[in-house]
Amino acid sequence: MLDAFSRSVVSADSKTACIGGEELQSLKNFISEGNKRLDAVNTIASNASCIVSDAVAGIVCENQGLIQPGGNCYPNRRMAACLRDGEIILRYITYALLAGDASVLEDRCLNGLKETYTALGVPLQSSGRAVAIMKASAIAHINNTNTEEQAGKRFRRMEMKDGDCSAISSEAASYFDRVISGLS
Ligand SMILES: CCC1=C(C)/C(=C/C2=NC(=C\c3[nH]c(/C=C4\NC(=O)[C@H](C)[C@H]4CC)c(C)c3CCC(=O)O)/C(CCC(=O)O)=C2C)NC1=O
Repeated sequence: MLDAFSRSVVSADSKTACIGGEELQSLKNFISEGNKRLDAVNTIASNASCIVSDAVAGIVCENQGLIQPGGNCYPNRRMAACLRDGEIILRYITYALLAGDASVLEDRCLNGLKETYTALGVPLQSSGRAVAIMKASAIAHINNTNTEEQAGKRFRRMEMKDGDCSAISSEAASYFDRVISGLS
């Protein structure tokens, strides 16, 4: 598993080059924008169970067959496994976001997941949809644009300094997209 720093080392070493120019500039940026990254990780991690349960409720709402006999969230054992998987996936996404690198997500979570789901009959499309809902919710949390209308009684806004979060939120979005494409 790599992070933004070790990724630069590996890439420089593969060219037997010193670390310089563009790579250093991008690491400087990684450091100077680092508090946004930590805030983004914190807001997702602090709201993880809400983000996950909302996404699973969402796929069930859209497809009631999931909780009827024969559906993959039936019986409760499978619903519990589904919620647990949502938590696992979101956790690895926060690790990738913290590290600034997708390798931890790829190697420890996505590697073989599609094959496992196919073997168990876990529906890939619904799984991808759940991740897409988690993405929408997580990005709203990062940008602090979540509203009471969307969240109802569970509405919660984190204390964060206002600023331009476009780069960190699109990086976060890219990790969710990796999961979605890894499952399709
Ligand atoms: C390291 C990371 C890691 C991942 C990612 C992981 C996933 C994972 N999910 C599993 C099952 C499962 N996953 C789901 C998930 C769902 N069903 C649905 O209908 C929804 C679409 C979806 C939730 C969004 C379900 C229902 C099962 C149980 C399937 C069964 O036993 O029939 C299993 C089989 C073993 C078990 O039941 O515990 C694994 C290995 N395990 C890991 O250790």
